[in-house]
Amino acid sequence: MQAAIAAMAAHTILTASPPFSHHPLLSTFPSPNTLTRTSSFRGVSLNPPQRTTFTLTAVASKPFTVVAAVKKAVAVLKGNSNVEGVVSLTQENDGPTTVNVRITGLTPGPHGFHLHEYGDTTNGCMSTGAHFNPNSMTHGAPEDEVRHAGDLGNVVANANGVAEATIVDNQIPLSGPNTVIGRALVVHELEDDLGKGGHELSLSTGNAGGRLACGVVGLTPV
Ligand SMILES: [Cu+2]
Ligand SMILES: [Zn+2]
Repeated sequence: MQAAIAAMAAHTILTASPPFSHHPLLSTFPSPNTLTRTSSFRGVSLNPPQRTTFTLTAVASKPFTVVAAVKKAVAVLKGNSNVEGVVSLTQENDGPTTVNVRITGLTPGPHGFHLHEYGDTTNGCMSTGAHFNPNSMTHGAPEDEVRHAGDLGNVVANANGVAEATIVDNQIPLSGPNTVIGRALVVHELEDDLGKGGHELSLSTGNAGGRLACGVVGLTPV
């Protein structure tokens, strides 16, 4: 009985929307005869046209599945000292990237934290180049209009030398022409003055001092 009601409902849809009967999805579905053989309503007498509309019901009510395109990456930070860390990056579709940072072995207080241009560590963190700067800007704070894309500000270590932070940023996508995949994250010896320190290095590096640890950003399973 339910099948008959469903068949009638489907028939209404079919009547209201004639193009539906030519829907390309139909060709991928099993024939009405196959459905009838496996149906629990076997034995209920349905004439052939009704079986056809019953098949259409299955197509029409098939739920749409929205698949969010999530991308994830990770960087394992190491250096020449006991400073080390793990940074995970997540981006959904074209939204901002969320960066989860945990670095240990630091001196308490703020430390500059940047994405540098190259994922090249052949000469340790020195060979990762300058701050990632695809738009030819000067150094700044993450919230500034004028900044390097790689300017992620400071992470602050507690009394135990552990810095934990969650950074959400729009300029470090995990795909596309400005992707950060294959570049490197670097944590510095000193506080990044965010371009406002008046030092000769303020507008290029934030005068953040030496590179304590770095890691190449690589894709990881979602
Ligand atoms: Cu840096
Ligand atoms: Zn910078």
